[in-house]
Amino acid sequence: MKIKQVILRHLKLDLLEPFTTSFGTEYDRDFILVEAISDDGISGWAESVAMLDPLYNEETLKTNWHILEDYLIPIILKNEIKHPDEISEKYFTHIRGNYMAKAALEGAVWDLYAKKQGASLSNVLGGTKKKIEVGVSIGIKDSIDSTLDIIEARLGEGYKRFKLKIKPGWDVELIDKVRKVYPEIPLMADANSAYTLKDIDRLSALDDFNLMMIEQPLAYNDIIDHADLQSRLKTPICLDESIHSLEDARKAIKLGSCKIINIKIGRVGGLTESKKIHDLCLEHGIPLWCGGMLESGIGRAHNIAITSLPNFTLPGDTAASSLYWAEDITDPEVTVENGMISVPELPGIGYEPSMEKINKYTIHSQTYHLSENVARNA
Ligand code: OSB
Ligand code: MG
Repeated sequence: MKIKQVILRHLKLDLLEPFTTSFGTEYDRDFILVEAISDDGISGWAESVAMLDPLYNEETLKTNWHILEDYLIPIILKNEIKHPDEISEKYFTHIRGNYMAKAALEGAVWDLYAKKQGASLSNVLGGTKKKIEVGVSIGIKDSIDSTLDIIEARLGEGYKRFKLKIKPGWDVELIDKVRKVYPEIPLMADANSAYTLKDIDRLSALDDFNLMMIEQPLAYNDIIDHADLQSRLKTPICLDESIHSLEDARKAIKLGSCKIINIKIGRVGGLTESKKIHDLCLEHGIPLWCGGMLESGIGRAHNIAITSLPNFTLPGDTAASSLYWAEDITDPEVTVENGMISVPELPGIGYEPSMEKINKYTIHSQTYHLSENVARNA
């Protein structure tokens, strides 16, 4: 495969509702859309899940643009890529970190590769499921009653799992009240690193509510304290922020830092690394689910494809486009029926990027060709 051109676009979509986590409130979503075009004119698409500010992790839209422009795109334009696995295994190995930037370009090449094979992205990744189960991630609200209203609506729509964002002071009482109204629903909490081991009493109190898991209670870069905490809780800990690679997953499993892992393709540097973590977790009996980063339809399509692998046994965050955006940028948008998404069988990601909508939401774009690049690190 020869990539002759890469286009980066900075898009901005307004969220229908602000989304609040322990690290801040998002009102809109700025992201980079990556289009990789082959010498025979086929386009592969992906998005970077890096946010505008370095609050979830250290990457940002601007750091991603810099790493893509100055390092990753020149490598992809210069080399003949036989299989997308080579990107993380051979071409990007010397560039440290910057997982979301790497995943965005790798993902576009995966889509292109699948389209050239005439196969769905799910298929080329080794996906086996025709339908996936999905849940919702519910942000921190101004009252417990408004959280209950949202749960009621989403339950009615058939969503299979309810994840509530928590932080100190918006935790035990919230979960207690929700459990009183809904004693049986698949319920979990995501702290986005808002606690430390000093909060053991509060975290232990959450152990009494039959939660499916508590996601990332402790520091974003920790697996040691999480192991300590896991040994004191019966509720499974799920790691999100702490896992960036197969190696991180191996160490966390070895230490007993978690019993479940959330895979975000961007956070772990791409689809090839996601597959490897999938296989390791399958071997060790660690269930997986696919996390969300408030993606557009393009990122959602990638999430759907990876979730079709067999060890994604728990419902993920990939909810319908219509819960986030007045209009999404793919045709069709991602829709959910009774808490399930059908895995597309069309070639590639299976959701067509709408150029009309992409152009409408693009703030800035740049096209890269090999001839114009000083491929200094390629
Ligand atoms: O921790 O899973 C998280 C959104 C932004 C940053 C981090 C997280 C999230 C979500 C949103 O929970 C999930 C979604 O896309 O609906
Ligand atoms: Mg999370």
